[in-house]
Amino acid sequence: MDSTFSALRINPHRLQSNFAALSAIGATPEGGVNRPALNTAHLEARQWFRQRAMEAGLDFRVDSAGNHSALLTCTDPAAPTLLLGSHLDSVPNGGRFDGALGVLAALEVLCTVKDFGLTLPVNLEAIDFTDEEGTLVGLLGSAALAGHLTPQDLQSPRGGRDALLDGLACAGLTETGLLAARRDPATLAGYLELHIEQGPRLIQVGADIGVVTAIVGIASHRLAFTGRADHAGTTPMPDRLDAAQGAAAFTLAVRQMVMDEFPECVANVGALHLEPGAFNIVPARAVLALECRSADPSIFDPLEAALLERARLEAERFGLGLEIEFLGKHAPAPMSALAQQAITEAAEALDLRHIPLASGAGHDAQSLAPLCPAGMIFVPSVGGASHAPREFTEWQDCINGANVLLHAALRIGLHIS
Ligand code: HGY
Ligand code: MN
Ligand code: MN
Repeated sequence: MDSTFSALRINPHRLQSNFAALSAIGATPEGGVNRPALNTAHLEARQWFRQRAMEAGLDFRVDSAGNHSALLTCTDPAAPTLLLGSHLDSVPNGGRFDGALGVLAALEVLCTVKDFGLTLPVNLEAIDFTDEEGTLVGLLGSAALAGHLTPQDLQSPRGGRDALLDGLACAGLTETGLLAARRDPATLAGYLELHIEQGPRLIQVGADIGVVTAIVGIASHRLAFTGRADHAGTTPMPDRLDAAQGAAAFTLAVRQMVMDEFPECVANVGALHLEPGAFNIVPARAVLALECRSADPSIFDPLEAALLERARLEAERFGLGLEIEFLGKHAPAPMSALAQQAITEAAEALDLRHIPLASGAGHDAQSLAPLCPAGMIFVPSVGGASHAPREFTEWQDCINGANVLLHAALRIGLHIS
């Protein structure tokens, strides 16, 4: 790599003070953040991002999907854009690092390149994608930018249509705008995302950097087991059509089935709600949120089908009805070889231990993968914890990740190696 750049590093103090300031927005008493997509704290975080970018002398724009971007444009008006970013929204009561580290590292790369007076043959764009976490839809802003968001995706999203419409209204966005946010792939030189691993593997093997090889596919369904409300005191046990029994049996079966038959996959019953929900009424309905994930396209559909078939069997076993609502599906995505090579070379140039690994979490990079060379950089999660206030990454690992992002971006942007 050209020696001019090999000594270049991000400004750790600026990154750390930005991280501290952002972590205070939507902060929770347990040390995490609560910034579900388009809630007040999330919109405040986006406003903060805009402010910091402007103070840094960068251009700023918001597209019709609400994706917020800081821009460092090069002199060539026909130059493509290298996207760097992640998401500022969080899961409810989540951690400070998920998404936020990637957006701030991207901003830091643009500031570093600007400070150094580097002229690149590409524009650099630090982007914060709307609703990555699926509080409303999931990968919403990146799917919109990639042009594969459909009107159907917005009809019965996993966060509910009313919540989606309310969120859009709060943010001044519209469905029409979402569906019109497509970016011409010819204008994109690539996409790189720094993210915490959200799992234990990097720490287990003592690696500093994960070079992501592929991202899991995620399918979401809402299942309702339907029985009959009865008096919980007078109805003989054998006569009950107890919706909770079917839901509970299915929930236990999900874990065992996946571990026995789909050991490379995962599935989760993330919510279970009984109706009417009183001590003395046999539950008439049990509504549960089901998610399943696979990095392998050839077993993703069989996994989904096997889970839904098992739900039907358990409903039948307890004399219950079953309603299945499909809430969305994101395909598994391989990461680009070019991006993986740039990240690997950058880690080696920085003398950082690195391993290739697949992502068990979904990410905006899977929306971009079909459009342009997309890659992800993982840094270690202490205890593998994420989507919880105890989520934590050592600060040196954050700095390492941001420097790998910088040097991978230079490699892709300058086609250097
Ligand atoms: O749910 C996920 O896998 C990601 O954190 N959005
Ligand atoms: Mn994330
Ligand atoms: Mn997440």
